[in-house]
Amino acid sequence: MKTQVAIIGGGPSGLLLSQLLNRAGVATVVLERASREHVLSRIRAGVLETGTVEMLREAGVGDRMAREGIPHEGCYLTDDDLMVRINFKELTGTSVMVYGQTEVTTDLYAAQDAIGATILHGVEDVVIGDADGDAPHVMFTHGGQRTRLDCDYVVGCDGFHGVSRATIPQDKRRAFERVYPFGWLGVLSRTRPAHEELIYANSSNGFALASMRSETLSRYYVQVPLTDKVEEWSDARFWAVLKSCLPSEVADAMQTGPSIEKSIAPLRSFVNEPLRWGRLFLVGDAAHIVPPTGAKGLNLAVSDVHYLYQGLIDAVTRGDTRGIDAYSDRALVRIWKAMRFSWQMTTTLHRFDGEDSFAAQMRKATLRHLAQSETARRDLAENYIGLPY
Ligand code: FAS
Ligand code: PHB
Repeated sequence: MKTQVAIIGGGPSGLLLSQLLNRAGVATVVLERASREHVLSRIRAGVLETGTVEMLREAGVGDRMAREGIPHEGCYLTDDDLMVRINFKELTGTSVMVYGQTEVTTDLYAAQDAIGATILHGVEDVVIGDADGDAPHVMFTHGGQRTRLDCDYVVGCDGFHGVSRATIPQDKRRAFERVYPFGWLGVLSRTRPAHEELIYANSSNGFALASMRSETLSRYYVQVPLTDKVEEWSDARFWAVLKSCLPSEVADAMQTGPSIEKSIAPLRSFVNEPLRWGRLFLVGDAAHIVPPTGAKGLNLAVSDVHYLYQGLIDAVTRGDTRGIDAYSDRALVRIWKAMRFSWQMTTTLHRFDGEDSFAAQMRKATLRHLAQSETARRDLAENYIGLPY
């Protein structure tokens, strides 16, 4: 097999990159380990930055999002005493879009099918060869057949546990990491959302997030110890803990119901540098992981695609490599800013086991400062809606 750009991973970043390249006449092959059903069964991100909305429109997959997505002009941060609204519209002139990652991925698969893009599911034993040479290729097994895919470039969109990052020799890459001592237990339920806007709650009982997917589909999270197992959490226990973290006027009025999805995700901050090794590029979770507290994971994957795709088009169609040569440094500037915001939101809103009373006072003072300072609220809003590309 031969193509121009081999893309490993058929999640949102791989599909968006394939869609943008195909629309520019660049041939791609997407190699995805899981079935399409499995990829689409994952419940992940829920909030799209303005830049992500624009990138999806540029890729020609914005119609359903425009119809079914919910623009949000603000969100709330609360503690046991305060409920502070961050008014994105007033502070930044724009808003975010509540539209689940599952829907984004569904729309991208439909668009890729419509243009006849090559996506292979159930691919196994992917090995990237000669990435730092002049004959890059990918070996993989599909349908029991060991296959070689020759290409001009390889893009690793294969997430944190993929093979791309590990293909770069240890002495050619550097990792920066912070692992948090807690996770998020997430629940999806066919219930009316607890509030019309998202609520990030930092209470004496821990962190909780009240989010949504639609007016009839709610998405909630509570902070749990890393040692917890999802089977230890009945729905009743989940609702009780969630309500104990939310403002009482919200908790008392909220609708509960059976969970239709329940899972625990660990929290980590991680960056791999650089994002390139020869003709191999890293994009999205293959390159970095943020704690979901800042709603940045999916959005960072999209901005990586923004920084890379035009450079690939220029390199493949005109031999102009300036764009791909600049990719890693350019993308890392925005990645580190999002890393900082996500770390700050996580340390501000979560209780850490064994912390002293000073830490709790710092969290309290942060929320009071947000309540009193428009400048502080504008800083949070600018980061939340997404810093400029
Ligand atoms: P993805 O991980 O989505 O996709 C990688 C793809 O590569 C997968 O389909 C995988 O099957 C495939 N793959 C892996 N190894 C392969 C191999 N060797 N060969 C072929 N294919 C391979 N972000 C938010 O903004 N908000 C959230 O609330 C949020 N919640 C999350 C919860 C969980 C449990 C996780 C894991 C992530 C969450 N994220 C959240 C982050 C998430 O949305 C990611 O940022 C987003 O999926 C990144 O997209 P990709 O880079 O495409 O990686
Ligand atoms: C979600 O709706 O899944 C969601 C929203 C905002 C976050 C994290 C998750 O910061």
